[in-house]
Amino acid sequence: MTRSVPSQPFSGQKPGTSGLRKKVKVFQQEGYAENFVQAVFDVVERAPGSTLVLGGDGRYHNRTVIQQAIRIAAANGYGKVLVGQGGILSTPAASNVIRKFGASGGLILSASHNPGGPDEDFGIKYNIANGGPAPEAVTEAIYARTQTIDRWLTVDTPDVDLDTPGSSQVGDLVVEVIDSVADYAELMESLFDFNAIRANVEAGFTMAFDAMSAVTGPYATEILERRLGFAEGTVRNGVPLEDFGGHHPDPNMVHAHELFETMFGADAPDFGAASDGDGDRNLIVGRNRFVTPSDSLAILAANAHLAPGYAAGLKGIARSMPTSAAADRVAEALGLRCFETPTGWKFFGNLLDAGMATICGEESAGTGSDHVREKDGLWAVLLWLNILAVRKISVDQLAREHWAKFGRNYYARHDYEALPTEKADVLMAELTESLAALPGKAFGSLEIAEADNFSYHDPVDGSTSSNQGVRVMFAGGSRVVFRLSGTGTEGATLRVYLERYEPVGGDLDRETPDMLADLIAAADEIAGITRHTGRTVPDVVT
Ligand code: G16
Repeated sequence: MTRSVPSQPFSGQKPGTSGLRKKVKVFQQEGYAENFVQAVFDVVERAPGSTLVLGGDGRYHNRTVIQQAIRIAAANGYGKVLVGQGGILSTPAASNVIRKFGASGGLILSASHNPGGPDEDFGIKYNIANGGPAPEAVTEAIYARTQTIDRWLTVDTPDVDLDTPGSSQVGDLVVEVIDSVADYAELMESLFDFNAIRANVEAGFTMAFDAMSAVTGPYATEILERRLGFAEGTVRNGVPLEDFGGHHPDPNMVHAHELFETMFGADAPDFGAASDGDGDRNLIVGRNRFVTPSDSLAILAANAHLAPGYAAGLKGIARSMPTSAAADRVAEALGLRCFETPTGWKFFGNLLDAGMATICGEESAGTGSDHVREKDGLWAVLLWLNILAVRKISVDQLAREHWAKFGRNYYARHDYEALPTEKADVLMAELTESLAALPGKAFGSLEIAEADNFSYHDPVDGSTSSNQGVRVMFAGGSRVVFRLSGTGTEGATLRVYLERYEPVGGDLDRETPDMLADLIAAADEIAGITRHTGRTVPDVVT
């Protein structure tokens, strides 16, 4: 059956870094989600009778859009839909299911770390057959299609039971409800030394994992408590809730502060970790030791060979541009190439597919490898557990040992949220115009060596992505980066990434805010943050 598009504007908003993200109320408008899903099906590559993977992070409105998508898939010639039980699939688990069952792609329903609930956020992203986020050419084509689409196709059938595993039929489409966790847990067992981790747990190693009432709960409970033997209660907030318990499921110092209090308190366990709304981000914190995502990438890359899945060594390392250069130093020591890509996991896809990189990471708490084509929160946790079990040292010791060998990249990100979009745009435009005049300028002991607006040339497909953020590089390896977020749903968010490099033999044991004070002052002067926005302090520091 064909439905025509209502006259009000619907999905004609450009998908950002991670698909389409809007308030639930926007998605609830008549025809809104349907038109976006139809636009996806109209443009993506798929043979007749293809398989589509479907699942989300369980947030409010998840089940509604799953039922809509099943009907639209049935009317658009898909042969099979694989849907996670209860509508649940973490982003990395969905990537795995797409790859494992040869699906032509998948719809992942999530607004990631953004809050959930009737007045909060919802999102839809499309992943292609390699299991990774749709590349820019595909998201641009989807966007273009949303501008001209005038109908969506659907079938008139009752809702599918999403809670009972097994197959049912919707028109000519087979809908298979699959165990959300089993395939993913099996993949993790194939990569990591579960026996070594279990032995370490038996010897007294303890941890706390905060699932933030989001999608990772069932995965973490199965893997950490049931398969690895961590005590019951190791996984906190382990039941996915539609509103994430009213919290912001972003695993950082601000939103996962309870975990921080545990890890910096008396009786802290040996290891602490958390994951976000859809399970692709991770937070790593040892007893009295926070590990920045940039350091985590570098430490994992330096030690990955200790896990069976990476015993043969790495093919290369990739990091997003604003991520610190800590990983570059590891790559150099290992004789590997290190790629610097724009923000967004999709930019790693070609490198992973081409076998040019094995491990990738982003400052925004994403780390992953070529085992799937998404960043993977629990994967990072398990690799840490594997390394600690083999090395038999604490997180703090491992971090200190790493800095002593490679030097330390002190790092912080300052976010200025919900800025009026015009003001943020003017700030970035003026900053970009001033770049040529910056080299040579000094701010206290800091002297600017180079400044540019980052462009990426994909070494695999030859494409160029320009305007990916302003980099201001200082002599000696320190740096400030400015870019506007691509994932916010309210106004604009300015992100300022601050990085100070201390070489081997330098000041390796200082507090990060002290070490970054000069850079913070320089950043404000260079970009005129206060002048343009009226803000004197960031909303969030991570
Ligand atoms: C998404 C992308 C990440 C990217 C992040 C950046 O994360 O998947 O690869 O690093 O956005 O966000 P922003 O543009 O706001 O800095 P997620 O976890 O939201 O899907």
